Amino acid sequence: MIIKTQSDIPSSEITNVEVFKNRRKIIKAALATPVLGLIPNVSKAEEKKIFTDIPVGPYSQALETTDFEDVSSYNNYYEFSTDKEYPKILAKNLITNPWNITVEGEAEKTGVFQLEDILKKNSLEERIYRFRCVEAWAMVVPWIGFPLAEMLQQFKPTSKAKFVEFTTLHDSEVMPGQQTKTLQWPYIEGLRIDEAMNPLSFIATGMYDDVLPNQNGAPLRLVVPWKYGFKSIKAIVKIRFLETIPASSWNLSAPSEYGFYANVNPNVPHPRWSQKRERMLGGNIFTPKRDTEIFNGYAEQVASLYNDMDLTKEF
Ligand SMILES: Nc1nc2c(c(=O)[nH]1)N[C@H]1C(S)=C(S)[C@@H](COP(=O)(O)O)O[C@H]1N2
Ligand SMILES: [Mo]
Repeated sequence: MIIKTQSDIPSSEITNVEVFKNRRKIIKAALATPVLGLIPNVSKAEEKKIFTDIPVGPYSQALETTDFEDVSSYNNYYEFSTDKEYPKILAKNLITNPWNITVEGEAEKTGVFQLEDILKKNSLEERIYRFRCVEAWAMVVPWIGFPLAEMLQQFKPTSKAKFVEFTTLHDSEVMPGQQTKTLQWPYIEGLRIDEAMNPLSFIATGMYDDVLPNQNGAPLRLVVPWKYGFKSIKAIVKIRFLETIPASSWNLSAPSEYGFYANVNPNVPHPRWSQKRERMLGGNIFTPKRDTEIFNGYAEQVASLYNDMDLTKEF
């Protein structure tokens, strides 16, 4: 179920760039801290209101934007640590510029590309999309970035490209978690090509009107808002177009617990816990949980991708 509070916004709309640029100026001005002042001229509550007001299509309008502080200090990033508080500290050592991306497989344009050049071609970095994401915790984040499809199309995938695989940086000097065997390194994830080309599949290069914090996946991470969080792979260094289904880290690690599709589905429990209810990040143990929605509330946009599938088997 999609909650629409702005019925005048068509479901296909993604923020009009001009409207957005104006808003961005307003946000920038509103968030600017006086040079010598110690107190920013907007309060936390005002800041939240500004980001909650961003008209980014019908998604997520009914839920409050999660505080930046929570989104950037409670992270899953096993390359650094399995502890949710440590990625913020340890990821400071990651150098994200310059950044190369290797493109391989079933595409006309393959090779090594500089992220900067990829982003220039899109000239779309200036858009904000406010998506709900869910995992063990749920959050609503004003991401900055662009639809994954617009990046993938640059490489002209061939008709044989049925899947796309993503790989995270593998550098155990910088990523101490890679010296442990919690997962097989590097972290890999994948999407079916029609999922990847769906406009909700998104590459984030920033959030809350700023560059992406390292702990959230800088310089670029996937955001797949209708799937569980582990699909949203961070610090991507390789994209591979494939004819057959790729492996994925959590599926390799615990195949009976984590499937390839990982669509948010309250009717399919994780073998060790129910997935019917969720708690918004930033709350505490007294914050009431809310019902998890099928496809995380994006059924209208994505349910048709799975018409012929038994989602209890292909979870
Ligand atoms: N490379 C990499 N990407 C990753 C992870 C990881 O450990 N390594 N964790 C995943 C999981 S399990 C979740 S819930 C989200 C968390 O994203 P966040 O820290 O921005 O909230 O990142 C996903 N992407
Ligand atoms: Mo996760």
